[in-house]
Amino acid sequence: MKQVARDGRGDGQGRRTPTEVSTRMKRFGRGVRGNGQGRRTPTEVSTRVKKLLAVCVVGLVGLVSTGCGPAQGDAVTIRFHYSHFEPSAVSVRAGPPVTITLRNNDPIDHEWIVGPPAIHEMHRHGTEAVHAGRPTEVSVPALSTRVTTITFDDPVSYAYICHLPGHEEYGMIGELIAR
Ligand SMILES: [Cu+2]
Repeated sequence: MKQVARDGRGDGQGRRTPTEVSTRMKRFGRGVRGNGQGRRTPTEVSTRVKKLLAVCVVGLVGLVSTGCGPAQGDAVTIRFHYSHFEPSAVSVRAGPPVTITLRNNDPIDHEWIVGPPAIHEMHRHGTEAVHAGRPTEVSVPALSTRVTTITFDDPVSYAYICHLPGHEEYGMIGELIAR
């Protein structure tokens, strides 16, 4: 009886009339819509295309907000994989604190150092094996994750580089833009 109350159809005794049953079957059947020969009519195709377009638009909006290409926002994640940074470019806001998650997926240690050219030049010849206490200089052991929070007061464009021997030369370099 409930079912009848819900869809308001039926014979009033909870049974379905033969007509209704066939309608329901049609709804679930394959190729029922269209010209009855399993092909879709132009109208149906365009409806499907519209649906697909809607999905694409939603997808694009999602990409814009989560950042495809350069990561964006006040929280970004940079992965280390095969001695490269992924992504190799991130865009953040100047002003508010930015939380940066550094995820080392490699079985070897890396470091993430961000700053102006002078900082990188110093680290290229530096002897500090492990960095700690400076949010812009983070050692990330093999298969581990570190989180650092940095506030960029002004718009800047800084390189981030792993200065362990040979890593920069191998391509472990990226760019952070704060705007
Ligand atoms: Cu490295």
